[in-house]
Amino acid sequence: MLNWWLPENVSTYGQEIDWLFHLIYYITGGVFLLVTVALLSFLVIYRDRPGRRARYTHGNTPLEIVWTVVPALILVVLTFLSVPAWSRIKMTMPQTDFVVQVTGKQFNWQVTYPGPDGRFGTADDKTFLDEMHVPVGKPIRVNLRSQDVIHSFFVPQFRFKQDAVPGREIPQWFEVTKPGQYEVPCAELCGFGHSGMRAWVYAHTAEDYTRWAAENLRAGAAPAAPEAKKEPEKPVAKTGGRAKK
Ligand SMILES: [Cu+2]
Repeated sequence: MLNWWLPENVSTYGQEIDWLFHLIYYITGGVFLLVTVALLSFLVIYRDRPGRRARYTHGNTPLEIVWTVVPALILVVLTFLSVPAWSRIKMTMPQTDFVVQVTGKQFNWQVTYPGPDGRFGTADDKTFLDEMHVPVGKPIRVNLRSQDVIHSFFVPQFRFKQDAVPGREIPQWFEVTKPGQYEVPCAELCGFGHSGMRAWVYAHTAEDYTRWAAENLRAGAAPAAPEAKKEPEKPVAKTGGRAKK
């Protein structure tokens, strides 16, 4: 029912995320309405009238217990409801032979393919700047890393968001259901150029992907040197490492 205002879901597990999102949205929306109605009613009921004196109130213990226990129970229930999705999406890695390494750095995403030998860290690796190409209908494993500060790889249409943390390699996955071009805005404030830090995921049909890979990933393909495609340097804040924006 709320699907019209969320980005289109093109992920195999998007529905599970959206279901939880909507549930939480309805609960908080209902509470918001109740609070607003109570606030407006109290404004009228307890308004100043001639002859009426203000008085102190020292609280109401049963009422306070109720409004502490009810939200706590809601949180506990939500926790249990999200366990299946969490363990299926975040704790389980589906079998796949498709692995890319994604490294965040101020202020780009470097996407590295292992090349024909299937191994990272060898001479035939191919690295692209701010673009990732994947086939649809296949689990894509992403090994997320960061070169400097914390970034967050976020693809709204995939319902995928994961921080990239320096010193760690975090394996995550997604599977795309529809070909297209999807934006990857960095979702973690990472410095001066954060707002311009974005990449694109190109999801191809299996045949189109095979064609793209044959042209771009084979051993003899022109080196996809990130430097060659780099945008003009953005000004870098000299604040001793602190973010300015
Ligand atoms: Cu970033």
